[in-house]
Amino acid sequence: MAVKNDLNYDVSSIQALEGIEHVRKRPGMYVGGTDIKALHHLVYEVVDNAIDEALAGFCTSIDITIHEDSSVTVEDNGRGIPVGPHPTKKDANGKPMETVDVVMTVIGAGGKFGGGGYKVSGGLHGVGVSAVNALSEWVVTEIKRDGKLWQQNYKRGVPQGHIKQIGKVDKDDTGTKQTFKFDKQIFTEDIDFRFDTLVQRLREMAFVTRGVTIRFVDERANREMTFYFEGGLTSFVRYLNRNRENLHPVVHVEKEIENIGIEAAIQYTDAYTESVYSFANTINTVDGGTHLTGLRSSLTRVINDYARKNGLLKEADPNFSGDDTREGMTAIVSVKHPSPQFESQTKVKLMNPEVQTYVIQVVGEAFGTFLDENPQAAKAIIAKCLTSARARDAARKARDLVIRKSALESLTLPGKLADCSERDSSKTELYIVEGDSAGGSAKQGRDRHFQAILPLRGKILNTERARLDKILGNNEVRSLISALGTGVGDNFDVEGLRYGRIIIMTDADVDGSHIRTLLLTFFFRYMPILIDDGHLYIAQPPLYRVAHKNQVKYAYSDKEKDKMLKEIGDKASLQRYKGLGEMNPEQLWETTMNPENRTLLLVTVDDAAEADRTFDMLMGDAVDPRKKFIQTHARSVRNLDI
Ligand code: 28F
Repeated sequence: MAVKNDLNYDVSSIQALEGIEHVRKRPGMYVGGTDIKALHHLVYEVVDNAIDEALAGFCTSIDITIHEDSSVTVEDNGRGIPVGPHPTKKDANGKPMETVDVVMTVIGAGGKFGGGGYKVSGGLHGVGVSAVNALSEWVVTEIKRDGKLWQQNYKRGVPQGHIKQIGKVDKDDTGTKQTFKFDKQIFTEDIDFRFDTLVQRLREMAFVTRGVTIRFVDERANREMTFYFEGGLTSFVRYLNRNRENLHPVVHVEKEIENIGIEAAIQYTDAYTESVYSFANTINTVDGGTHLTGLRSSLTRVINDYARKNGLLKEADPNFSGDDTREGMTAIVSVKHPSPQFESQTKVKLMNPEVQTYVIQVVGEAFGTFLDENPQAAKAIIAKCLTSARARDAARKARDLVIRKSALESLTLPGKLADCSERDSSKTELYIVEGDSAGGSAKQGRDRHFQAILPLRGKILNTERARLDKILGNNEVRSLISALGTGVGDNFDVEGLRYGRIIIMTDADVDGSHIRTLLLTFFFRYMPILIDDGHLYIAQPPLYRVAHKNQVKYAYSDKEKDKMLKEIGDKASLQRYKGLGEMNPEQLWETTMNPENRTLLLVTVDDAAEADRTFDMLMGDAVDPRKKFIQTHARSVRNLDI
């Protein structure tokens, strides 16, 4: 309700104060509570404003930084919030309010500012940055606009004086920067931002906001990720299919109907699973909704129509079912709707019925045209559907059986796991060690407080061609999955991860290199999030021990060894380690496991993809190229570094 003063003005500044008070009293109504989810929501709410500026075509870069003290900075290079009096909002004296104070303090004022545009991005409850301000101990807002740098400060939502110019900038250097410190009076539980959760959401935002660079820095742990996807949803599909065999190029469509933006990207692969994602106003609608239903049914319909029309399905054949047309399908649909309706406050399912009709129309037309114009691709897709139709019943029975079994087993930790006592996964490490003898040394040498050891025996399964059901049947892989605690496939959940660092520790020889490649491929194919989020590492055991008198040094490369020998002279005694098993537990700890001395190589997606690509060669029958690869790879492994 509007608050009026004697002169009959709407007194927005008083409304703002009441609003702030209400947000602080009832955070649940604005950000969904005071738990970690709500905390992350504060970041999204600020980033959403920058995304909106990007969707409006004015911003190409967004930087998010979590500082040491858990304050967060979000900065964009958009136009900058306008500086000057707001056209309609007044203060208690009837004077216009400062625009930035309206944006920052008037609950529900966010976004709408003439121009007929609508706020498209996120916003769980569409409350805007003013709610973040109200729930922050302090906020510093900086604006670069018209060659000037401005600053305004807030404490628990309340403006501290008037916005001030604090410097000059280049005329074309513009943007908005918000730094906020969440209020411990509100968020009273002992919670803090989670890198992984934020990374996942920011990556999605980058995918669905084509051409924007999103940089995320966590100064608490010195971690950083940058996302930029030139092709938008096309890039997203390529990313998802990055190590699958494609049947055709990505089909992409983007259209606007009745003020509703509809974008979809589709590509079939030889995989056995379906990968679909749906977004509504940049939010990942994990429970789908009308846009996803539209996408699926339109693909099934178009494929059946095409198959009938071209005699690929005979008259007696039944239509392909939805399941048949989905095996191996990777697809994303993203809609931008001026008034999205969601099933619940948690916003995971889109309900607008008209969206289904429009998506069927837009996707059906685009994909139908694609099939007509690309008969080779159409043939491959339909061949895939036919195989899937035949295999479906048998496969599902087998799969159900195995998955049920492994679900039960995953409740218990594998017997050969030597677990650590620490339960906080941000502090724990899992060493995956090859063979029992090295496993023994690692178990004795480790710090059992935070380091767990999982010895793996033999060659784990060739994950390249095996199906999910077969892989789950492999004992070594099952132990690994249960130790990690994340589940796998559709059940994969990074929140279950029991160790913050997963460290592959293998010998620096041919077999070690082989098992490392197998493990990298497994993670790349089945738990890529662990790589994306920087959880996977390779341990670096030394290659040499150089001893002289009572001094012992370790060399991790030939170059290092040569340098040491030069320094000490030829009186030194040199030992070459052929395997981890040759080191006693103390040596293994000092050289390879002690965080003070060791070197860990962070595995990047590129490294894993490289391992994945060379996998065929490793597993193939041709012995010579295989040997060659393993040796080259073994020598160059230090280059795996970030
Ligand atoms: C760090 C997060 O919040 N970016 C933003 C803009 C740009 C405009 C704007 C924002 C004014 C009165 C609402 C500029 N020029 N990043 C951000 N960039 N807000 S927030 O305007 C807000 C309106 O009510 C902007 C012309 N029009 C709009």
